[in-house]
Amino acid sequence: MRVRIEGVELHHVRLRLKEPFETSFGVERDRECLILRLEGDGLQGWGECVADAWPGYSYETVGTAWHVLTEFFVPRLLGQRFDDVEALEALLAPYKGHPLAKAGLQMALWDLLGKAQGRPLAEMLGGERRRVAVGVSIGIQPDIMSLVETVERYVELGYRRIKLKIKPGRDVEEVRAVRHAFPDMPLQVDANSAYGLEDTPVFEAMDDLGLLLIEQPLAEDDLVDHSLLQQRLQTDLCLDESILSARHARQALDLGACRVINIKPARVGGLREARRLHDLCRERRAPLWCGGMLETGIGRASNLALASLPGFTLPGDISASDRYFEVDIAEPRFTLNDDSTIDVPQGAGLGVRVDLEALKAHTLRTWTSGGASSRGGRATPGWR
Ligand code: OSB
Ligand code: MG
Repeated sequence: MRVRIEGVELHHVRLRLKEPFETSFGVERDRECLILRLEGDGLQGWGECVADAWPGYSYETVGTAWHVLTEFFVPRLLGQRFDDVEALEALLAPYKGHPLAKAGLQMALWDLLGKAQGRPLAEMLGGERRRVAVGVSIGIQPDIMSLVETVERYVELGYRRIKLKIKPGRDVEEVRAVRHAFPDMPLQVDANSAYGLEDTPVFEAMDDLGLLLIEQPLAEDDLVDHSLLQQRLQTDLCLDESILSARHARQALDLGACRVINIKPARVGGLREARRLHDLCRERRAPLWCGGMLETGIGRASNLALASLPGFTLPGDISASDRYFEVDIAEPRFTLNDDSTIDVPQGAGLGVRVDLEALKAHTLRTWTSGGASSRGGRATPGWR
């Protein structure tokens, strides 16, 4: 079934996080992102572009995504008919880079096509599970005592896998303290590329703590040094930032740069490429899990659908909505089940309803193209 894209809307939103989230690249107090709405054949498709306010995790920001979407991607897309997302991938292929912007647009098309076909996203992707195993990613805390207390709080809430953010000087001692307090807890760490090969002793010191994995210790553009580090460790390395496509994943596994992969659909340019990466990992029996980018309910629904595929063998960074925000812009909110899982949405497309009032209340600026509300691109002036 073909859908013609008649209108596109961008919303630059900002949601206050319940607690600041500190990583090796900085502290986030608010989550900023772009919410996209596609209109066609009387239906709406929603997407989330997870680029942040500043280039800490990725070079992309809400500003660069806004730029490439409004100047290049949306004009290319308007008026076109789609019956699958491969056609959108092909349309955007000539444009280099900007995977987060492309992925946001693709998510909205999946939602729109799912609604047109009356099929849930999980089913369209080949998902098999109705609930997925999840954990929680805990930011760097002011000191070791508050870190152990924070972990305790999440364990009491029912999370059965803990990820700790680390950075140079805030690593071995904190991880040891948490391991000591929770001897049997599935535990892993994420360095967000803050170390160099000269820091090998830091990771050797963590090697006997029974960690599930060490995520992205070294530079994102350095598969070679990751493979040298992996040779020195028993603990599995897992790559996040380094893996920008299914091809990268194959090369990283071949090189021994990692043994586990964290897939974020946005980082590889969308759910379609994420599916290819999933198929590769499954074929190779490489452990795979779904990462997170502090998504709103829209992106969270997308991650849950993806993580319902059979190749996801480790718990994802997909926590309950109330772990992140007081308010969300989509309903229903996602809650944690007793067995540290979250239910996969079963409605058509993403299976969530956007709360237009909440969206409006958190929108800093909007842009509309096509549709009934304007002719051509129009940005609302200024910031609110
Ligand atoms: O590296 O996995 C990461 C959040 C923002 C940017 C990068 C990362 C993260 C997380 C949080 O670890 C995962 C989540 O709960 O959404
Ligand atoms: Mg990571």
